[in-house]
Amino acid sequence: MINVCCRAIAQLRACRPIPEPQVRELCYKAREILIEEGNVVSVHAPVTICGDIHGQFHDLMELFRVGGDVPDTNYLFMGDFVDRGFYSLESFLLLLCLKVRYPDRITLIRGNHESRQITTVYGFYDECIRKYGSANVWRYCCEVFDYLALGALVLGATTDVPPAASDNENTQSTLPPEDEEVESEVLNANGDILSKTLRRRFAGLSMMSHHTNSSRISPAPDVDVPSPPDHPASSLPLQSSPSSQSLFTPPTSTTGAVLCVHGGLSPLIETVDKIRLIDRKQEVPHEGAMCDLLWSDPDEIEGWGLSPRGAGFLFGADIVRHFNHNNDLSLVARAHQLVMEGYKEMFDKTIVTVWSAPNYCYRCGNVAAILELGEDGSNGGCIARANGDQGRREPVGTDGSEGGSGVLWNLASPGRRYRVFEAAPQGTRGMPAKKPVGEYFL
Ligand SMILES: [Mn+2]
Repeated sequence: MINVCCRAIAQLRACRPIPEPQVRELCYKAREILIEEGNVVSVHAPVTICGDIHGQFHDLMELFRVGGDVPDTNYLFMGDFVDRGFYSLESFLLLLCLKVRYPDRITLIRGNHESRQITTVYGFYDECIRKYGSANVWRYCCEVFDYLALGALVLGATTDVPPAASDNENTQSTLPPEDEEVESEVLNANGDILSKTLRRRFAGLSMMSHHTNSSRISPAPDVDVPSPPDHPASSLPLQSSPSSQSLFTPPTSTTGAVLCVHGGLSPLIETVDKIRLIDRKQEVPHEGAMCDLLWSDPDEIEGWGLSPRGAGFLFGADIVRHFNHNNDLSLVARAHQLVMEGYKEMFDKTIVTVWSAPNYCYRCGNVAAILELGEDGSNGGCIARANGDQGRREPVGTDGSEGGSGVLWNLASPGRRYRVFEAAPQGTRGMPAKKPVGEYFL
């Protein structure tokens, strides 16, 4: 299978479809691998998180050029591999081949377009008919869709941005002073740093660490911690007293996990463990928890709202904040929405949209992004919990005690490096396949 796979990878990399019997074998093998994965796959950093691809094969090649090849780079693709673009088939089959060949190096989760109904309307079905003359390959792929995981949990990501692998003069000269931690960094396709954000420092931290009695204490009168400008007190988690601002989650080395889903949250899902209970091996339903995970969007509202998409929900900052708090998450990473800058952090960086299809539909003019999470080196130290998950809960309450509503959980978000890239140059693309098969004219 490995040899067959390598040949298929080479052929697909050249953007040439593989023969139908090979697709059948590939899909069978892929299903065997995917069936073993839970609804929420555990992935260890370092990992590069990618959003929608939508059949833009040449841009997927550009993504690998910018982000590194499999298996040198670990990847997590958050769905919507197919539809809209001209090369859904080649894009999806290549990713599937890579999954079969390097199952631990690449994670594929399901998007709302990985569905029989949606692909029939938005192009993948027609593409399969055009390229094979029958719906067989489309059917094989749809059977794989039903086995794709619904989410992934990234563990062991570092809180600061590790130095880029290929440090050049430019990078060296822009390294921050030693006492400043880079929280996020934006790079272009050449690896030049476009911008970066330093982690906010909390003046109350050293004072806090000396207190041993209660999480509800007020800071000493001489400790004055201004509210950071993009951090209004009203958005602080479960805090009401103005004086509690200085107790806000301080930056430390222990990280919360990152939940990756295609769309977003669901009013029917309060915990990550609840996602694990879904029977996912089916066509995407029109409503319910599974549907919401693949269809929902964050929005500037309070609570839940109706989605204009007609499936899933809109959810506000309060929903994300509570969900992250209850599940020891530091970040939700999702895709599903075109963002012109390639990525968009919302709600005080508790959720990010990553979009990986540059110049979407070959006309939107947007750039694309991928999100790199580095490892914190603690991977060996994870403790398995009773439910098979990794222990992530680390109290940073001022008294260090577990539980209690006043305890703040240590969820400094991971350092985030975004690589922003443009569409592949025109010269690297073939024209859309126009060669009709015989049946096309019948
Ligand atoms: Mn989508």
